[in-house]
Amino acid sequence: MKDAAPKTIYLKDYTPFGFTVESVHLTFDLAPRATRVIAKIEFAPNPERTDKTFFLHGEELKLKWAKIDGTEVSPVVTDDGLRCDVPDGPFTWECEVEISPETNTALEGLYMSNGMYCTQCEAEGFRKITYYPDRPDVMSTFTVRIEGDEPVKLSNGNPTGSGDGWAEWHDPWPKPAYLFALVAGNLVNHPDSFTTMSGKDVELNIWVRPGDEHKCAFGMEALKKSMRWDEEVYGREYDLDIFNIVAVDDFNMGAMENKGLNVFNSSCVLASPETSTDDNFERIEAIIAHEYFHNWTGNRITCRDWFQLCLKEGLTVFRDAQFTADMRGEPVKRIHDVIDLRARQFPEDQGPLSHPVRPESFQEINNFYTATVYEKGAEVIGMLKSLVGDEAYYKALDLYFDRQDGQACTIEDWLKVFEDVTGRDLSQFKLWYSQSGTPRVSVADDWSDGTYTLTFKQHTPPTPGQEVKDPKVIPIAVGLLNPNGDEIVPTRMLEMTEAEQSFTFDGLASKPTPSILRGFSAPVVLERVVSREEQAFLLAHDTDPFNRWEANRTLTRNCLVNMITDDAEPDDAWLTGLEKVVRDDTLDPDYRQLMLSGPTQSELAQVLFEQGVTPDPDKIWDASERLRQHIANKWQGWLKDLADQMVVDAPYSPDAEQTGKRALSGALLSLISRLDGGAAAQERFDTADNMTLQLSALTHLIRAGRGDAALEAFYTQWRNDRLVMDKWFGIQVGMADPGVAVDVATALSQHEDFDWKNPNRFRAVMGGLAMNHAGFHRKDGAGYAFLADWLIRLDDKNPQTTARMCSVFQTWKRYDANRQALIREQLERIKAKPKLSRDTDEMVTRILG
Ligand code: 0A1
Ligand code: ZN
Repeated sequence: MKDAAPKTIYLKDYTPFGFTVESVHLTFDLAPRATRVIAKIEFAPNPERTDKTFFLHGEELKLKWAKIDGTEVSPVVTDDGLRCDVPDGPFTWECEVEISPETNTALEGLYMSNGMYCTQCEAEGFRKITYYPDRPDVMSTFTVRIEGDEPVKLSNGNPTGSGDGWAEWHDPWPKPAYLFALVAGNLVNHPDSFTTMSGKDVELNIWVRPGDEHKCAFGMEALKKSMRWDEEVYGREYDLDIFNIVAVDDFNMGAMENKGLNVFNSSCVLASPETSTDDNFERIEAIIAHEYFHNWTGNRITCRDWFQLCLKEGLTVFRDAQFTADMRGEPVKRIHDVIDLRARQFPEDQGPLSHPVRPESFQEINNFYTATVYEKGAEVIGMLKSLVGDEAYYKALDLYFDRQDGQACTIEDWLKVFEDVTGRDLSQFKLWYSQSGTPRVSVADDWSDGTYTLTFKQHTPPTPGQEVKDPKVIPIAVGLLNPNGDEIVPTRMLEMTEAEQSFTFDGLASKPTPSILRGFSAPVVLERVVSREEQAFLLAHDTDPFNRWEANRTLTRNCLVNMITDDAEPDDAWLTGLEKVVRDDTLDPDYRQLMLSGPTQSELAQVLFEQGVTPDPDKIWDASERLRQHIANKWQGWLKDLADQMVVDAPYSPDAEQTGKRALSGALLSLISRLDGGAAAQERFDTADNMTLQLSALTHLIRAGRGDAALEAFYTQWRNDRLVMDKWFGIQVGMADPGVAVDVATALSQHEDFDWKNPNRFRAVMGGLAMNHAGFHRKDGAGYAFLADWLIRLDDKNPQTTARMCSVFQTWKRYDANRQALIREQLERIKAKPKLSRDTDEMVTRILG
């Protein structure tokens, strides 16, 4: 819980720990309320030290005894750790502490989930297990002995022995404490094996609760694909005899890359066609890959301090995106990622929570596992790769793995390998790590005598703590089309380094149409007023699939903005162009479906705000509804035929091909439901044999106002499956009419299955409400008050999940004075809560600004 004045930690204050850890031996004697942890740690003076203080982190630990070199000592124990006088040379530290996993509802450190012991130590959870220098630059080998009746007892590394009531593990790879893990319980495994590129056999297991065995096969295939891919693309081989994954129902985040023992939120690993949607499958494949790839980018090479979090996260997200693109197709993956970046990272970077990819200060590090560190961090790596080229990129990575293996590193180390390989000076590029905010790039063009000139200007608006920004290096991918729609200049990477800069293209026969920022080559907002005709031309002809999609997205957005601000009618010329693309069967169905996905209502609110119009959530909702109805009416002649063509005859598979067909057919069914009152959706709901079809049909039924019977049937069918029930909770709130969304959420929060201490269930309802834009922003503030009530309640139990959920308020300054006042009132109410956690306090304070 927070101190009187929360402490801020700064990057500039980094100093190494005064001691190195040579080895760690831990013994766990498991008991729900009184687990004994006996630690034996070999310390030695750190030759690089500037400070000799022997301080070990420790929180919520009952110290029983401590010894140095076998002699009992009496350290000074405080709330956050202990201090002790120690010898000048190497010494052995031993201590015993008692902890209570069963009452640990924060899900950090050692806790219990459905009777199973598990741990979460990133970022600073190990200090809730024993006294230790809990910082990533202290690396050591670990030996772990687990004592208890649980049939399965796992830790990091390789198993070294087991017997009646005990098991021992040894991890030969030095690691920071945040990668420590222990799992014990009544678990069953889905086993497999993998032969690495050098011919080593690795035992693989996915461990689950009895009853979930049938949901492991897909995850296992994803794991093996990831292992092979990392060998083929990055030359990285796995380095232990065994790799274990465990599914846990109560988990704050998606998953965790503990060395050799990845722990997963069960929603991110368990999958079956009957219970998981195509989106779930794709996400699971990506997260399994992500955690596996951390074995090299994160574990073998880790972070010197938590400010460097993007070193492992940005790179690993970039790698998992490459993997997904290889498995499922590049353009569609890119479009999905940009949609996600704009929905989550842009609002963060343009609001009160804006921070650099490498932050310079924090109060609670858990609050910095953000879209900026992860997704913008990955974008920065993508730009680096575009700038240096593929060959240099992979050379630099080889050097990185070679030079930094076994170390805790910084962004400087990372950029240095690129400088050494390419001879480039990356000091300006490094601004991407230190400057927050989304750059805005405007474009002007000029045409004379066969020369076409593009002039770009870049500008990054001020963000909290950073008033003035310097120009950054921005790779801008550009191609040119002639009036027939043929590409006359294929994609060229322009390298912008100045605040204003021109690029010329010579020898052209006629004025071209530019396609700018192809593939979304930089995470910026492109400010360019383009005529409807030009956008329509790009929608019809652009050879870059991303920009073709982007042209349509812009047209959709502009149409909606005109409907909202000028009461305009939908733009039929655009819809004619869109119809061609949607009906073009030479294009992949998943791409065609993406063409139908308009901007979210929250994105529209941001666009209006930027245009100086105060967004009215009800008007945004109305316009979105009117547009969909208009499209449905206009296309009624062929919707059903196309939907019929998308029917999959083969047995279910979550592959890209089938997934694309189901996605397009779902989008079409949503339009059809506006014409037939939900009759086709009802039929699909009644006959669906997989969750993708069942859930999409249910969505349309709810939207058509006839979801009650289906919701009840769905509940009866799935009430014993937690992951499916999360969907049931979420969809009702997310899809409710805005006027009743808060009431639906309120009713569901009183449902007997609403287990609010389970983060997945809590997020289903609260996140569902936040996603219901007009419902959450109900004029009378009922949505804000409802959420605040729950955040105040959860904060005592689980600060991390509470703090993360606070970010739904981050866009509050977009809205009218009345709504702003209502939100401020709730934020202040949260802030005033007695014993507010440090996590939530920091978030609310920053959001209030
Ligand atoms: N490193 C994990 C994410 C993670 C971070 C923090 C956690 O608890 C506070 C849990 C997981 C990843 O990137 O997958
Ligand atoms: Zn990660």
